[in-house]
Amino acid sequence: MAFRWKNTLKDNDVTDEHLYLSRRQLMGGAMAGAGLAALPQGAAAREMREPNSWEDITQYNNFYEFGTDKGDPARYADALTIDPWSVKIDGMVDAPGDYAFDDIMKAMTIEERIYRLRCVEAWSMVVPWNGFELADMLAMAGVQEGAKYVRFETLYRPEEMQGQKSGWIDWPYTEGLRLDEAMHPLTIMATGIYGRDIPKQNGAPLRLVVPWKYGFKSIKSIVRITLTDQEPVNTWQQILPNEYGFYANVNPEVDHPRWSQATERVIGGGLFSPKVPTLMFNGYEEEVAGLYEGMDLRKFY
Ligand SMILES: Nc1nc2c(c(=O)[nH]1)N[C@H]1C(S)=C(S)[C@@H](COP(=O)(O)O)O[C@H]1N2
Ligand SMILES: [Mo]
Repeated sequence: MAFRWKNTLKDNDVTDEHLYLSRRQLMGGAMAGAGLAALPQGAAAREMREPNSWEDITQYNNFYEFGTDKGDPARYADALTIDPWSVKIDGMVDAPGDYAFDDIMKAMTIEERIYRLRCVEAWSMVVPWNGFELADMLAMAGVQEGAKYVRFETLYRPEEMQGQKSGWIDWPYTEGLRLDEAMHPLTIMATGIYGRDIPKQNGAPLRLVVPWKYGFKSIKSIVRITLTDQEPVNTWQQILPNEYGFYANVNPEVDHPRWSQATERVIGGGLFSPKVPTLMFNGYEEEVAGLYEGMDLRKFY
């Protein structure tokens, strides 16, 4: 690997909020780099901005299960019950079944990953997630030979997720990754933010985070993970196939049909949210470009 993970931030990069760790975020026992931060070296590290505030991260959200306004998730997600919670892992695995969230947490090593989050709508934040590598969770179930893709599903529970009462999305929200993308060490399941349990509006109790892809790939409140040999159709691809594809890699050179992807608005950057250049693969080019060697990124958008 050309990069390292358990890299320590300088003192002045670590806010007080990093020092607080909830019991559940410590449950894994071996808390790798507790109170420290993991950050890829190279381009991504050099370009790293300060993490956004807790308030920015938890008040400005996309989670259409609770409504389409950026404030709706924070307003309505309280209604969601997350205990008990389990994730069904099925398809091409050795040990299919329902995995209780608490058992997953006991088996996984929780670490902090400070990642950029770039929404396809051309805004961005920096989020200090806590979580574990998706590869470790998939290893628990044993991925079988022949599996090529991973399909993810969000909870469908319209009594608690009021946005699901509207029918313009074919619920549940669905996403997919190629198996090598899913196994990449940058790909995590987030269970916390700033050392606290992840808030419901951010996808409690566990959500995917794939930092080099547009935010819509980072599916929230996951209840099902299926290993398959068929490329999954994700929710946005299904709704607007000319605008959203399977890959959704952040790419400043491939514009959205209705807007430029060359720059992004920094959330929390002040009254006139400054625009900054968008980086290839959201700044993780060094780590992930190899996954797409020889592919036409305009065609596979
Ligand atoms: N289930 C589900 N997951 C979702 C979404 C959604 O509407 N439903 N929105 C996506 C989009 S568009 C973005 S940008 C991120 C936002 O994550 P955040 O609210 O934690 O910043 O979540 C993604 N995951
Ligand atoms: Mo997004």
